[in-house]
Amino acid sequence: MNQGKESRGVKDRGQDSGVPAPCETCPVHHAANLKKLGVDMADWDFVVALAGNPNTGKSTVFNALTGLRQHTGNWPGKTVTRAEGGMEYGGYGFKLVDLPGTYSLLATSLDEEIARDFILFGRPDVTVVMVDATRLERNLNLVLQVLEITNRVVVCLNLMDEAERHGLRVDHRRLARDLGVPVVPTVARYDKGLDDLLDAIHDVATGQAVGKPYHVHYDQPQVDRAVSRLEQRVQAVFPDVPNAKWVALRLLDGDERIIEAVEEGELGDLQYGEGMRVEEPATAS
Ligand SMILES: Nc1nc2c(ncn2[C@@H]2O[C@H](COP(=O)(O)OP(=O)(O)OP(=O)(O)O)[C@@H](O)[C@H]2O)c(=O)[nH]1
Ligand SMILES: [Mg+2]
Repeated sequence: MNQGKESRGVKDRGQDSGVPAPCETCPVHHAANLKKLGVDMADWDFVVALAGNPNTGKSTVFNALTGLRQHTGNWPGKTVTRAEGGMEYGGYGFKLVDLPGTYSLLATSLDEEIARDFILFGRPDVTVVMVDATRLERNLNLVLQVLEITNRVVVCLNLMDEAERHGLRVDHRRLARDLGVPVVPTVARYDKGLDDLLDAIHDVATGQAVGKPYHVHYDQPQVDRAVSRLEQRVQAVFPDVPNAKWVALRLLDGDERIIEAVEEGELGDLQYGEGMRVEEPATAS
């Protein structure tokens, strides 16, 4: 999915592309390095997925970083297909993918399926999981599932203003230690914390920060053994599938869609985007 870095010339882009100089229009207060590229994405170095429960501020962050205008509003289920936009930060080009909200990688609805397929098979370089700081317990379910399949994760602890209003204090440093990946507190609606979010995305994308994600341990060692044996067999049959462990877990759980994909030999196709819904074009501002 990514292109060869040598051919990208990312650092040159923007000088003649009509992209406004940083800070002219940029509300991100630390954004001397940020260029919002809108839909102008001929080249990119890294793909960043914006995932999370519904109504956690994914599209708000997407709009702030790309300059686009994805629909936002205070009810869940606004984003129903995926949208793409670009930004340049720290000399690298990033393609951001705004996903529909999902509570779980065990998708139940069509829009959840779109998000799940992209997280699992779209090979994002970084997955930002947006978390509602006022509903941490419910939101951590998805975080833990994503940590099962990749260590290239940034947790964006959003709606910190709402948390404060409710008298909730979240120890984000402790959470980062416990989860083993960067956790960035933000108030996306007012562009607070987005500079730190950009840094975290940059560091994970470039390998300057390497996550050591917390993995759920199963009480019975037999389960761990079964998962690991099945994982090896999935890997042997589908060497290009990026997350054999997740596939193994789903097979053990009896997930019919995954069983069918394995039986039909179609599992490998998913990563190339077959079966993924076409994204809706994001609106330029
Ligand atoms: N108070 C507060 N509101 C926020 C914050 N971030 C986003 N919002 C608001 O929360 C609502 C939902 O934001 P969206 O960006 O549409 O959320 P989403 O995650 O894309 O939602 P879905 O696409 O439905 O999954 C909007 O009204 C935003 O203005 C924040 O940090 N604090
Ligand atoms: Mg949205």
